[in-house]
Amino acid sequence: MKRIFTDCRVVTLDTDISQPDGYQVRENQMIATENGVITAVGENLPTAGHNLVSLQNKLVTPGLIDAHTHLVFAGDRSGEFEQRLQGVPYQQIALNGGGILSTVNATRNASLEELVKLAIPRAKALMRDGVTTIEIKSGYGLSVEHELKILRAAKTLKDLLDINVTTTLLGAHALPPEFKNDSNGYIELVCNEMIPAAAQEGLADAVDVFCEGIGFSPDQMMTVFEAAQRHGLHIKGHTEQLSNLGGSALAAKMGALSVDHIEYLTDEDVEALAENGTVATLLPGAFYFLRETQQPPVGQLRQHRVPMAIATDFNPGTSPFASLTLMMNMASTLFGLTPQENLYGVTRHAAQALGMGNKGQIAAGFDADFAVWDLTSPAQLSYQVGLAPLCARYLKGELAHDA
Ligand code: DI6
Ligand code: FE
Repeated sequence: MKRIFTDCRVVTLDTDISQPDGYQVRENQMIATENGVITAVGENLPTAGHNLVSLQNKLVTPGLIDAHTHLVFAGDRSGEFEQRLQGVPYQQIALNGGGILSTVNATRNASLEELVKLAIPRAKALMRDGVTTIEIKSGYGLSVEHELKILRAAKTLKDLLDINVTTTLLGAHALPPEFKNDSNGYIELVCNEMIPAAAQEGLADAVDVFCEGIGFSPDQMMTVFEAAQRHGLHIKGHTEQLSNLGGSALAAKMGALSVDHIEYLTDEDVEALAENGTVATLLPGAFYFLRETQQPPVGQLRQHRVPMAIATDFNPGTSPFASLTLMMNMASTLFGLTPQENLYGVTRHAAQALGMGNKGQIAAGFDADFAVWDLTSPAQLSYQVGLAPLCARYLKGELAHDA
């Protein structure tokens, strides 16, 4: 199937962020596609033999990519939110058996079907915000059976909805009650059973670890990453969110696609990211919701040309926000990112954070995943929130249904 989209005002993001061209609106463009892949972008493309679709001079960007979510879970943490407002810290709630473990209990008690049903409206909210690709982590099962159930639910979403899904096994998210006082025993289970089972069934594209005082040590993270790499899976880390343990630099040296949160990154850590081509994923929703004050070192990341991605981190404990454009606004207001950095952060750099070399740009050879907006400038995506400016999404050249 050959198709040409005509009357496009395109933001291609087809240059490195240091070059202005990729962020400039190009008027009167055509985008040619064949079998869902872009073959050419330009002003006057030959149209013979193509099916023509006018995008009516709307703004066209690559479909947005949410590179970090925990979308599949059961239960509710609004009570914990109330406790935090009364002054109980997030870490204290976790130590008292709440926090992540309260969601683990609810998620273990939910069936695969129930998990899918709960996740659908969350995914749809992201879709209405222009998202065409979403990463979904497990991490609220903490046993082989329940982690795989979450990953299966995530894969099911892809069959039910018009959205691309990539999955990440986050077995090492918290210590389950069965392994209290035996965290190395749990890491062995993750490495020897969970990762092999997920890899064998093709349920995970990557493996993640929560490297933190209330999570796992850098040594344990390394052990998990080695197991992931033996099974051919990508690695990425939740690192330097609440303190600095050196997890980000270690992950980068091991070839991690991204390190995420990273408020407590040091200068040397930033250098390690730069040297290893690791993406810095900023999660302003969690920063905002936990009322964090430690800023991620955006100036240093810029100076070392580390690509920055922005994601929702959608989860019930620290970022209950199903809007990627809200995160773009927060990345500017809280971290000082420019609207240009934000758009790169939810497209080209987000694709890099997921190892998806075929997404995140409007250029020949890339998948024809677009978001079409009733906007005049791409900066408006970061500027205004809640006005629902999305007109349509296209997935591999086909109009996506949102419902
Ligand atoms: N960091 C986070 O912000 C989420 N997970 C993580 O490792 C929080 C997960 C939760 O509180 O449920
Ligand atoms: Fe997260």
